[in-house]
Amino acid sequence: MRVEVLTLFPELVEQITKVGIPRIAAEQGSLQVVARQLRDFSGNKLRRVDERPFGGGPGMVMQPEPLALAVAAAKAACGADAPVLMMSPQGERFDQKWAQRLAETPSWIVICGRYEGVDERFLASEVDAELSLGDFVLSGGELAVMAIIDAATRLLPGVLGDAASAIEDSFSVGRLDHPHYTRPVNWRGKSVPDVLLSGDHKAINEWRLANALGQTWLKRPDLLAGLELKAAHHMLLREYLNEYASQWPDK
Ligand code: 9D3
Repeated sequence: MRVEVLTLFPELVEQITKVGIPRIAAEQGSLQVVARQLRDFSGNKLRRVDERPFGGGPGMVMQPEPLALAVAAAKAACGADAPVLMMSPQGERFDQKWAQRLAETPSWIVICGRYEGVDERFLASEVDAELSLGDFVLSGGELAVMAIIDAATRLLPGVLGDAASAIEDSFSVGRLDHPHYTRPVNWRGKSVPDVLLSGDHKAINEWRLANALGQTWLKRPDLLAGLELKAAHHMLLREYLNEYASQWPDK
């Protein structure tokens, strides 16, 4: 997967390939991140890429020409058919489905905005999709693009050393994880659920699934609404909730 990032802070975006899973992916050649400095395409001595908004108002707007030249350079390097994405608070919400789509796209180009926004004519003529991480305000698209590169990289074949974790991740999308415990068995007077120490893997898997479904029901009912649960899952969830109700009768 090759990602061309057009940004005012290429040295920040490049950090994504310096740690963790994306570093391993970059070292094995599965991930390539090329971050281009938008100022290199400004065409003026001061290397400016922003201007005051027509119509007045606060803040600055990114000019279309440097962006279009940077996109052309990226396309020349990675192919004219690479989709052009823009990180933007106005974008479609990024999710695991988008991560999957990006992981299956060999080359893609992303623009990180700064300032108040980007000239609308550039958006309309050059950008295929706008992506947002959610309804909160960042200072620019750089941290957002690092997040989506990370999410897509985990899905590349051969990147997660333990193939089981990738498969587990994909099964668990749409529901929360189950609780985890590690040594010691007794920590500050608190023990670990007996079933996890039993060595009975069928019982352990059932406990984990019941807890994952139950936690999703309690903390993210919106997620659970989007899952089609098997009959067996319904039963596990009902058992979990009965147990929960008997522990916390007033909730
Ligand atoms: C009221 C005007 N603001 C729009 C919501 C201006 C504005 C704020 C923040 C314009 C750009 C930005 C910078 N944010 C991003 O570039 C961004 C972002 C975000 O702020 N939140 C979640 N996802 C993303 S992706 C890119």
